[in-house]
Amino acid sequence: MSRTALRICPLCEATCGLTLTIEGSRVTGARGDGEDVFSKGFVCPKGAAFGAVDGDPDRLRTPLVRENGRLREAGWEEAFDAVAAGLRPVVERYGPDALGVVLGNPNVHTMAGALYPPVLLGALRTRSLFTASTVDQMPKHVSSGLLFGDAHAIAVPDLDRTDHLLLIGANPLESNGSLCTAPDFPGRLKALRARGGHLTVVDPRRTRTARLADRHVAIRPGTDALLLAAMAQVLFTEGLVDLGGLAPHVEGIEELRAALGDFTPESVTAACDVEADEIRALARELAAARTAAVYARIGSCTVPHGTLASWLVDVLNILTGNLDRPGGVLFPLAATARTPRPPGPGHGFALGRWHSRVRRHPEAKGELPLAALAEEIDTATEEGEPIRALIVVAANPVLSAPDGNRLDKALGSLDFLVSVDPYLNETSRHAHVVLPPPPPSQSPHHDFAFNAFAVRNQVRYTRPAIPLEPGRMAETEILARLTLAATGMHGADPGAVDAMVVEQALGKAVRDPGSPVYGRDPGELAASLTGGTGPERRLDMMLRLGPYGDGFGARPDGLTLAVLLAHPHGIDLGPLRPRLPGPLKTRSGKVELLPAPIAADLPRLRAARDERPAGPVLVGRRHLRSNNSWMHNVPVLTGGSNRCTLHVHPEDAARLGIRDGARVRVKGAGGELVAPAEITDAVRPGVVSLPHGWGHDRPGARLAHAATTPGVNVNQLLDGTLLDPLSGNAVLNGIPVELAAAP
Ligand SMILES: Nc1nc2c(c(=O)[nH]1)N[C@H]1C(S)=C(S)[C@@H](COP(=O)(O)OP(=O)(O)OC[C@H]3O[C@@H](n4cnc5c(=O)[nH]c(N)nc54)[C@H](O)[C@@H]3O)O[C@H]1N2
Ligand SMILES: Nc1nc2c(c(=O)[nH]1)N[C@H]1C(S)=C(S)[C@@H](COP(=O)(O)OP(=O)(O)OC[C@H]3O[C@@H](n4cnc5c(=O)[nH]c(N)nc54)[C@H](O)[C@@H]3O)O[C@H]1N2
Ligand code: SF4
Ligand SMILES: [Mo]
Repeated sequence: MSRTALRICPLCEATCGLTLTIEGSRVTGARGDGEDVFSKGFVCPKGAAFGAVDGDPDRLRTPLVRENGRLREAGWEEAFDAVAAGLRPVVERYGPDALGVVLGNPNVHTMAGALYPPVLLGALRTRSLFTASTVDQMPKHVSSGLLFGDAHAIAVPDLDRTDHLLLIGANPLESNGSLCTAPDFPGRLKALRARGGHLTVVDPRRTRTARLADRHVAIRPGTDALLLAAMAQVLFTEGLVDLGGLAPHVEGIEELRAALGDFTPESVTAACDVEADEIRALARELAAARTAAVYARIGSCTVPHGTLASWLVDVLNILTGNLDRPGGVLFPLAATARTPRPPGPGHGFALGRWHSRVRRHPEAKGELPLAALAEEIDTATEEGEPIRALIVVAANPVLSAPDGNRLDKALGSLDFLVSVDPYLNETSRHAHVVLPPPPPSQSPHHDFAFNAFAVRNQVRYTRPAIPLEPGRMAETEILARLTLAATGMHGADPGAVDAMVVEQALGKAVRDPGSPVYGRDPGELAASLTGGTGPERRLDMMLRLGPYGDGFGARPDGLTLAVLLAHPHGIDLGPLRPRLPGPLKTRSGKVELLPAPIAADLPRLRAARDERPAGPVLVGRRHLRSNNSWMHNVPVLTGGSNRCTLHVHPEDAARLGIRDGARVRVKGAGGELVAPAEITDAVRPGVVSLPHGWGHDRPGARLAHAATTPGVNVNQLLDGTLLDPLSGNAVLNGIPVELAAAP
């Protein structure tokens, strides 16, 4: 007997609605939910393989506890006792910063990851926080923080209405989009072309996305900030700046004009390898389009000028009047967003409120660079204690961060490591305790993170498609218990964590004159929350206090959890709408076009015009049937073209005497590796490409299928010292390498 159940796909940022086929407690099929208000039936090969991902036999079923050096299965009580006993002495003896926290990418794909780490961090007060953001989008947070006063105010391209999309360093035909949640991103790009719109792609590789474009600019890696600065310079010199309705919200335009004055197309052409005339054409096309959106991702962030490039993306959107207008880039308004505060000056955005101990990297958004995690563990300084214990939730930094070998060693030296992870992998194999979450079919889902980046306002919630198997613990409960164990409250009722959050949030809301519940009794409000679990009650509270909410009765037609549950395919909340000045939290209350930290970084960009490494550089790539480091254990998603090969241009191959399939030695500052060559003109000459997340050959992991074709860890080419200085983001693209045919 089979049945079906709905489940929002957590496997990438597109958040497609799936219809699962379930037999007993197993997912045996998955297809797109045709009635989903947002994804309308779209599914990609990963979503279609949901059952295989969910049912991977290597997923851990019980906690693991280290005894006499070896991990063995254990019960939950024993595991949490061990966590409390392992973490508390470190904090009590060495202070809060000696306990580090590492949060990985899947936290933005789970309800648990959205709801509990903030509580944990608030209680721990450690400054040793490292997340996947600093190997990803931290430059965008910093540029948004500086421009708009809010690191989370990220404008997304209005894909379905724009006339012109300038897409930089992103490959949504493989990634399905990022910081732009859009189920069927490929279809939306095709629709843009079909309605007469224009697509330009800037990428050193001729990707599947680039092949769809009207214009492909094969830029030299790492130089996008120069290209964008020159485009802005052209807009100024050719009188193409037109802020439109934005003008009253923007300050610093003349300062910006002066600051970018010498970034002429001629001055950047050699560095970017883009003709000056083409740069002018790019700027003119952008200005001439009725509406246009500039959108950039990984290839613009994980580079030496990541923050400047991210800033210039929005500078171009602003100079052409496309920020905050339909068809341009807009700020989404999620159902669980805080009710927008009244416009006016805000607190602004501070950078570098503290620094890392060893190399003095400034914090950004409360985080230190993931690239510095190893040295913060393995290097003693007079400044303070090294990190002696770590809480790792949904992260595999041994493969995803620079210099995995050094980090691998450092993790092995810790007094205590607890990992919340479904797999025993390259990172969790060092844990003293592993706490495995249930598979996604047994977890509830709501996209707290991605609805804030979605190209359409909408809201969806799916309850667990399959009840928790005996012996399993919901990840929400795991993280609640972990929070208690780490903060000296081991053994308390995990429901107390949710109750405390609700009490605080409602207590704050009733004191806020802008809130629909101003002046009401928080206890009464809390008692009226619905939902079968603590996290559901928190979702109910956030929906009801949110911009579409019922305000606990103040707006009777508004959203509640009950309303959402009555709409299993979701509720459409309409297209994105202009919101300025609502999102602005700068001290001036305006968009601050030329923030001081940016201005101070411009000389470094100026100098980059004359830098051009003689040798080859390496960039990454993603494959549709993969996801960072953790999907190589699923047979249906590996093999075929999803392989860890080094793409080499035919000219480079001929010069180096490399044949297709031959082994190539690649050397970087952090180490060397050998990978098979795949000769293809999809990369430009002088550029080679290797995907990340491979290298599944370390002992002690339990990834049977991945170990059969382990691949190599591209991040071993890095030594962890190459960072974007403003954001602390690792440089993962455009890194200099040496190549040679391997014997
Ligand atoms: N060279 C290079 N390096 C890169 C990148 C690149 O482009 N090039 N990309 C970077 C980017 S963008 C990112 S986001 C990072 C990702 O870096 P990480 O977040 O460190 O890596 P992931 O592979 O996403 O793995 C996360 C871990 O989460 C576990 N996991 C999966 N599902 C769940 C779940 O439901 N709950 C819990 N608790 N755990 C789960 C997996 O088993 C895995 O161990 O990698 C970065 N590294
Ligand atoms: N299938 C699949 N989907 C994924 C993931 C995955 O691993 N696999 N990971 C998810 C995650 S965590 C994220 S953050 C997103 C990322 O989403 P995207 O940013 O779309 O990811 P990529 O496919 O890595 O695209 C980056 C592109 O930048 C190009 N590039 C490299 N260097 C430069 C440069 O200097 N300048 C320019 N202009 N381009 C450059 C690369 O050639 C590549 O095509 O994808 C998400 N979705
Ligand atoms: S595009 Fe992303 S969210 Fe949609 S089915 Fe594929 S992996 Fe899942
Ligand atoms: Mo990412």
